[in-house]
Amino acid sequence: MNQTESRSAKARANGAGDERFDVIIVGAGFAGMYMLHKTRQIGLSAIVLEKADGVGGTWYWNRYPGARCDVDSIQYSYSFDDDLQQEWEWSEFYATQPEILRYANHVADRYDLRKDIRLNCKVIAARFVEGGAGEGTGHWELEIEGGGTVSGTFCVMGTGCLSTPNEPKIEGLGDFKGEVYHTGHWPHEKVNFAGKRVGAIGTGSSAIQAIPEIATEAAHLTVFQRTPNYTIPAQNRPLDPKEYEEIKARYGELRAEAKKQPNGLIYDRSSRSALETSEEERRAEFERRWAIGGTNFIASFNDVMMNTEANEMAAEFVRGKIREIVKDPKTAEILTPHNIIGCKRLCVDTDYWTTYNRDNVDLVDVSKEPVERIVPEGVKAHGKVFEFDALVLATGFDAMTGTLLRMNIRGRDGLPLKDKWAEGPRNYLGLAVAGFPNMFTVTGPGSPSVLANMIPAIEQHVDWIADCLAYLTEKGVGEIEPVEEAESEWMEHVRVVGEASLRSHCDSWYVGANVPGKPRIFMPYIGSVPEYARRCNEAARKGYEGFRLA
Ligand code: NA7
Repeated sequence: MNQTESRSAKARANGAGDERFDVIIVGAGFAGMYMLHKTRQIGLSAIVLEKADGVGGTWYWNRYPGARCDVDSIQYSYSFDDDLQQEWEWSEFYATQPEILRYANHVADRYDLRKDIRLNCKVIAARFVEGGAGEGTGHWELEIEGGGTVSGTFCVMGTGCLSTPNEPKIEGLGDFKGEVYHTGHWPHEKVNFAGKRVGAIGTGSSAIQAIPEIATEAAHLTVFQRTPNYTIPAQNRPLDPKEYEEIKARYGELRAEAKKQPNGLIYDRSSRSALETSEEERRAEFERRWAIGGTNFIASFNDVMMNTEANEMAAEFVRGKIREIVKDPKTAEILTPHNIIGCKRLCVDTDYWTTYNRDNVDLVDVSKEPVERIVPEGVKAHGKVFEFDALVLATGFDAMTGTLLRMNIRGRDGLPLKDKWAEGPRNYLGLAVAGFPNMFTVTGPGSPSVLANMIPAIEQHVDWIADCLAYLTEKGVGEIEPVEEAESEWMEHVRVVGEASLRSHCDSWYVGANVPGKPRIFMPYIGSVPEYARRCNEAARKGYEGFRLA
């Protein structure tokens, strides 16, 4: 009997839950799938519970027109198996949602993951059960919607950072007679906007991708904008076969290089200061970046995200572009942001600004007077009713904590996670929470997560968790839990580095400002990917320093 069999058999003998595994993984996105692959490699039994009827996580749900990754496909992909990255062919520089979803499905098949993934299986509660006399250490019991429980010694939350749509608190939403769609929960079948009057609420990344596509199809599109946003053209293109071949020849080298970068991405990162560069040269550099496209724009100078004056220079360049592209000066003025560029996540678009030159597109500024309510015919704002056949809510997500807090997670002594996180998320290394033994969060708050390249960030977390599980198994340790002191020190460090960045100083989903009543805390860790990895590795090397092992 191997270690896996012995653990599971022992657990079954204790009669805990309907089914028992070494590891329960919640979510079959890129985190959950890789976690399953790794648990198999270390010889542990595992099951993935997924509420959707397919794999892919965020790329399963976000099927709105124009949905596309804003990180280039070469980098936004798994790196753990060179054969996989050599055989897979991305067709464009920035991959579309359907292509990324095909990739996720390819991974599920290639590593034979499906047999251990349970689809249509929504976790509605998770509780830590203290160890009884027979077992000694505790375990997790997860309750499934529709009945049944699944138990596991360890529980890994691969539930994603942007997985719970933010339904806007606008009165009367249920009264609307027409179709209502949320970008984060889009139907599987094609939505037909042809000949329809469409209203769109929101101008974040999702809206900025969807608006140009909807505008070309709908009879008329009205966009309700609360806060104008900065977006840089993607300048997307098919991948040149020769260029792709060269990348594949040195893929390993590129991945290693990416790990050394502050955000885990190979960027064209300038070492020059905007403040110390002449106006002419500065403009030339901004133009060059604009022509290349993408979020790389923010790396035009090394002080754009650190110094308000340098930031203003980059922001003013983009404002100038808006005034140049958008023909109606009044519309251009409404579209022009005046806050810090890159404070909210910088958007990447295709034909966003030019869309406002179309005759069938209108913009309504709801910054000073919010949408009053939704009525059966459409949207009431500025004292009048805008009539629509369909409404698109591009209102984002209850990011980073929303999904975990809705799962009714209870730790030691029945402590609800929502009580523990009442003042904002608290954890150690973004990986584990004191009072919630044997539970790990992949790309949780307090880790680089959304500020890094997500798939490699997931790999770093999963590798760390898998190594940890292998270590615990080898040492016969049944429980691991951060100590409060380590957690407090980590949270303080996350706060201090967050404060130093301009990014924590505006209203965005990074600080929970988009969800009324959410505690304001800069959730991701901005202290750089290599520094973060160093700290994680150091804790592991020192026998999981900062954790209590039992
Ligand atoms: P975002 O970036 O959170 O954008 C949501 C948008 O919806 C944003 O413009 C909000 O305005 C707007 N919003 C939200 N509630 C309302 C109400 N009640 N009235 C009017 N407007 C509202 O979400 P996305 O889905 O676009 O992007 C999320 C991430 O996914 C993105 O950063 C990428 O990482 C991928 P606000 O700015 O709050 O005033």
